[in-house]
Amino acid sequence: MTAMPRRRFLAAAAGTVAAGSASGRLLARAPVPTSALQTRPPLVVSTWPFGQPANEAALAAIKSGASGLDAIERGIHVTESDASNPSVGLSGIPNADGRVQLDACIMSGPGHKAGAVGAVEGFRHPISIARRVMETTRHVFLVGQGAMDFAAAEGMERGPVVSDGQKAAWEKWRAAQAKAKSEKKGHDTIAMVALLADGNLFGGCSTSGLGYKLPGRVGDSPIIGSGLYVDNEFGAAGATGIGENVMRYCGSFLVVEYIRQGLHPQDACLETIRRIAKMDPKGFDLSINFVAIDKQGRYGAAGTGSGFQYSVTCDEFSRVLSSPGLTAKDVGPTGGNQPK
Ligand code: SD4
Repeated sequence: MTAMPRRRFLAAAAGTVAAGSASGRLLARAPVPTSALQTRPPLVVSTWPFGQPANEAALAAIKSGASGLDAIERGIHVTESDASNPSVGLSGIPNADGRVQLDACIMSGPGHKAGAVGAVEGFRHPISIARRVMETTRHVFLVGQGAMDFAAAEGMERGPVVSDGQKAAWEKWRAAQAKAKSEKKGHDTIAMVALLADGNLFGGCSTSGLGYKLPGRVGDSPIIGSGLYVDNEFGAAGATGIGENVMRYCGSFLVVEYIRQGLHPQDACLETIRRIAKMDPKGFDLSINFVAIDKQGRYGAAGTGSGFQYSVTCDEFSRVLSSPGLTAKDVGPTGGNQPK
């Protein structure tokens, strides 16, 4: 964590009680009322408590004069480099073949630019490859071998295709496949959105995706409009959860569309989930969560289950908040992949 001066405070406005997490971070227990969810930019918001140090790195970059894209990239590098994170970067849970395939995307509000990569193996920072796609090619999305060839040609930093710890866990899982046909494995993603003091919006998203997914499977995270969307005129949103339940509905685009219609970002997240649940045969049993910000510095999040936590960082504070959920099913402070 950076040593920037800041006040850490919790959801005092909502009368919630602070709880100490295993990592020593303070977590709010209940959602904060929408009226309290606004601050002066610069503002960085991301998914999960592990987004907090990433936010802080992004804010430090902004304050040192870096661009919005640099801030997103440096922030997400923190999570991608965290060897204890089993959902983002090369420490992520591998696919069914025992290889970690990473997905990422980045968006710049100014110019409405985007870059993305899917199913990339053996590179440390998919967010940087996504940015390189955006800035140096005439394309938006490269996948698989093509994306890896591009990353190699660009000299992007390499790493192992799977960590030793994850390899051992995968071998155990594979052995168990003989007995049980399928096992649900957790997953989390960092989706980060930022509003700069000049009013410009940026976002990024990075994940190893669903644990033990089919090789070649790409989730919502690198798909513009699904795992991330930035509209420089109105707001930005990002998603975490089961990608199949987000990408069929262009989830993040829908959140930003509700912001455009005038909803507070938190209400936009809630309304998106309600709309998806109304259409989906599974109803609210979707395991999806969104974070969002708007041009006015309002921010919020929501999940299908209660207690989805997200990180909010600005000049005044850096904190982890609980979002409202639409069912009582508790997603927990650490989501799918983090050790409980
Ligand atoms: C995916 N949405 O690959 C990602 C995983 C995730 O919380 O965010 N899980 O489907």
